[in-house]
Amino acid sequence: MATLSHKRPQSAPARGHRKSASESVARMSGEDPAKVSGRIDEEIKKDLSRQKEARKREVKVMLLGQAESGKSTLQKQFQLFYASRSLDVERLSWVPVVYFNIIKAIRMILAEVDHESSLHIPNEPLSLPEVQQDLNSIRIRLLPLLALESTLASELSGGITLSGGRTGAYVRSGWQALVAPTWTIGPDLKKPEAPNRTREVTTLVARTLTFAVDDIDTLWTHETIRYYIQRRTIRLDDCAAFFLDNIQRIGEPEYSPTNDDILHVRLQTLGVMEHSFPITLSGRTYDWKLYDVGGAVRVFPYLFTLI
Ligand SMILES: Nc1nc2c(ncn2[C@@H]2O[C@H](COP(=O)(O)OP(=O)(O)O)[C@@H](O)[C@H]2O)c(=O)[nH]1
Ligand SMILES: [Mg+2]
Repeated sequence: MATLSHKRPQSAPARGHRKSASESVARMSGEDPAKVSGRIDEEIKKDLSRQKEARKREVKVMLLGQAESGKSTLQKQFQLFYASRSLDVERLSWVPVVYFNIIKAIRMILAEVDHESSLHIPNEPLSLPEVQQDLNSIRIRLLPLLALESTLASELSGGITLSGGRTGAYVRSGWQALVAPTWTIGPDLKKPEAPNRTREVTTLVARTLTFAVDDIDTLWTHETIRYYIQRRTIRLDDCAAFFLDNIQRIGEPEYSPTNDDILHVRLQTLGVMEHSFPITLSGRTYDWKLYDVGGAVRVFPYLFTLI
């Protein structure tokens, strides 16, 4: 992590330019050109002093570390602790990401079920035809939800596709504005009024999820799935288990992510994410800028020149 220095102030306009500008203003207003020039000088000085003051109150922190080292979690905890209001503002934009995490977890469980079934290991639960049949019938009922995974990933990623056959949702800085461009940012948080594609996809997933909640719960609590999770044949990260444990609450039509949900969300980031929020410490407000440098190791030298 590094605290960063201030940028050099913008230089004042060249004297010749200012002179001709003040002369034009004076000509139009009929004022004394010297007075106009003096006033412009004064305004430039005030502007520079305002900029200097703003820079003094700006704190820039870069979060560095390898993938999965906790950068995004630290940023969210920081925001939750010092600027929870800004987390409220973006709360609804996390809805499609929570849905995405859930669908991905279900797909991974079913993929592991397929794999284990194909091994035909004697005396294992998945070698029994009735268990396979039972799980298959749950899978069929979950197909409409599973089919929405790639559409949701594509919406979150804003159409980004990565080479090397990698799949998933990868977001860039500003993704929340793309996901919910019409959400009001202010004390009266409102839901979007104008429709947008991501919003429509999210609504479709929400409806499909509401109908699938009981089947997800049946799958998640199924004794065969429990058996393979305990044996660590099925490996899921903490976030997947957390969301599946809470599926009844998340499947509610008016679901809004809690702080805990937002902290558990897993979302891969591309490039540098800038998070900016005002923080008041000892009665003084500072403009904190946190840079989450997920997957941008090659641009470190460039970043240091920027900040
Ligand atoms: N036990 C523990 N897990 C953490 C901590 N911080 C993050 N994690 C988990 O580590 C994983 C990766 O975290 P994330 O913040 O996404 O890492 P990033 O890739 O560096 O942004 C997630 O599953 C988090 O829940 C921590 O302080 N303690
Ligand atoms: Mg991250």
